[in-house]
Amino acid sequence: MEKKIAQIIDNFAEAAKNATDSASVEKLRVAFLGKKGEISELMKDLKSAPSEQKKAFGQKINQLKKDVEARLVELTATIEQKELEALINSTESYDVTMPSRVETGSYHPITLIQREVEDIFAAMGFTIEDYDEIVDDYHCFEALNIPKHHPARDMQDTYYLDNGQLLKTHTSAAQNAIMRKYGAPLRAIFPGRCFRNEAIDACHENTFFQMEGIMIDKDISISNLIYFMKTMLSEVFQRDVQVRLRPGFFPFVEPGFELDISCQVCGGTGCPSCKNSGWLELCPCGMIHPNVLTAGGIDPEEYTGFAFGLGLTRLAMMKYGVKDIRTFNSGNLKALSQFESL
Ligand code: FA5
Repeated sequence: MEKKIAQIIDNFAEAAKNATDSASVEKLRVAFLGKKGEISELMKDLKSAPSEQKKAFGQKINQLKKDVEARLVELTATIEQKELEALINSTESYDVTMPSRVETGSYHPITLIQREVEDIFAAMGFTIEDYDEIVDDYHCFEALNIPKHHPARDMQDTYYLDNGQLLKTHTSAAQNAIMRKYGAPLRAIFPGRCFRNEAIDACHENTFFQMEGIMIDKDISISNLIYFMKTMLSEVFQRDVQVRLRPGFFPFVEPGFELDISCQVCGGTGCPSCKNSGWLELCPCGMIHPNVLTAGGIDPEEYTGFAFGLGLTRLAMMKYGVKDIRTFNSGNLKALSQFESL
């Protein structure tokens, strides 16, 4: 074993003399550290060494491995430096106006749908706001009329940090801060990434996007809410899509609704994307609860408002006919690069 180690040291020193470019350094690495390299083979031999010698030989082989790795780093740095100097000193010139041959990639479908919905609401006088992904309990729950131990929290279990903060479960977590920032009257939308401890399936992710919207003014009513929801959907789909409004409970709105869209993947007949119901919950909404307005510093006697929480990732599913929500976070370029190029 001793002999073999000494032999490898010599072999490496000899071979390193000929490593003058990046490719030969890589060859050297493979020859000594690769799966079938000299050092890896030595490791295999160690198994058959007498047990009282194993420890000492093991240490020697490890030391040898470290030395070889360090020498390879050194060689690479020297070669890179030389290559850079050669490039700087070369007389070769480039036409910087030549079109690049680098592939440009494409926009993620969530980005596309987010921009589209933003444009629609911006044209109707809404400002677009950004908000943190890490929030505190007050903003995510308490300011939204969801006190500690309220059962509505069960639906929104999330990831908690040691300092008590949490990854926001819904974009509603920004409502209070935005009301306090602008006061009334107010029209704002705020897209964002949300996180939930969720049993994932074709229409549920643990990380997904929502877009919240609030409009607060004198005499805002459910008719205004329905008008804005209809306008948004007809602009996004550019055709009639079937929706249904049914009562829904959220502590921060009263009355509250669930707005469902007829599944655009199966046409409403039922499929895994809509859990075989033909409908997909898309955009719950309602009239902002007076307690929430008060927490946001707005007088509920003077102002009323509506709020909605659009499931942006689900909207992208419906708009682009994506059958499984998990595609969006999959990194599957074959699926995701079909969208608009950069
Ligand atoms: C909420 O999050 C409320 N904050 C929405 C709201 C805002 C109601 C303002 C009233 C007023 P919900 O948990 O239902 O509600 O989620 C809203 C939408 O987000 C759902 O309809 C769905 O489209 C989307 N969504 C919720 N959970 C997931 C998930 N795990 N994966 C993908 N999309 C989801």
